[in-house]
Amino acid sequence: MRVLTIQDVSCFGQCSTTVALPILSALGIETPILPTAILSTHTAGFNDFIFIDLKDELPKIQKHWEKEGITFDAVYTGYLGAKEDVEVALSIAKGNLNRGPLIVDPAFGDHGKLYPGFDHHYVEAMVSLIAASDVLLPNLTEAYALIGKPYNPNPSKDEINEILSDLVRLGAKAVVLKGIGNKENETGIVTYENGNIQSYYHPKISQDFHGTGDIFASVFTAAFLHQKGLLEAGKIACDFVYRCIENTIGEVSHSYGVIFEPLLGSLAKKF
Ligand code: PXL
Repeated sequence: MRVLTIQDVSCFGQCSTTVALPILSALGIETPILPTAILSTHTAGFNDFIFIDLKDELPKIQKHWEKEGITFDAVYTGYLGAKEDVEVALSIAKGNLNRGPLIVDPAFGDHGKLYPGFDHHYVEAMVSLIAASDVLLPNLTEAYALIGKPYNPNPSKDEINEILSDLVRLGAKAVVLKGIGNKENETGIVTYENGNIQSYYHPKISQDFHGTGDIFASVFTAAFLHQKGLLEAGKIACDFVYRCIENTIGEVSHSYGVIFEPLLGSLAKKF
């Protein structure tokens, strides 16, 4: 199986391509990459990071791949960086290069705010990508921004069902909504597929670590493409993220990401 992942390369900081590539590879998937930008670090918690924009290069890479007759069994997108990158991702996912599903992690915000550098134009471009998605993996911040409703950190069950319907109305075929809990110390996912809504909850570790959304999306993508089913793939991803946080929590100098590498071997045994 060959899955193209389209995301930035944050050289330091354990997120986006530098987690997707090792995770998908460890889980048996050939993982070509399309880096939309190169950053010295990710944008959360580092000052004066260097940002090298690659958006003008992407269509040339796409053209070369098309000329070579290269194909992918799926496309998985994460943090992209600019609305032009979103347009190229859409063109690749729906063109001759991709023979399979499009899995989209919108990766543009958290805790009710967009990440630095993103605005409503980026969110609008992302709406066109999610309209073409087979599986959408938003957190609540991203879900509310995509459907154009104000952020509520604690939606009721009815409100969650409404968010899912709104996302499906935008064109997403299946949705895994992340960061949902019914109690203070609980978190998890609510999934939508073919009119079915299911959920999975687990204890919440209330310390924030960067890159866990990208780890979730990478593990989910591998599990889903290994035919685990939407809820089961989501459970595997939730449990892996939980173990990564548990594995990192005592490491005070490691707030920029989670220590996932030693856990990949045991994860791979599930596949
Ligand atoms: O983890 C998502 C992500 C990816 N890439 C970059 C980021 C972030 C989140 O802040 O800054 C560059």
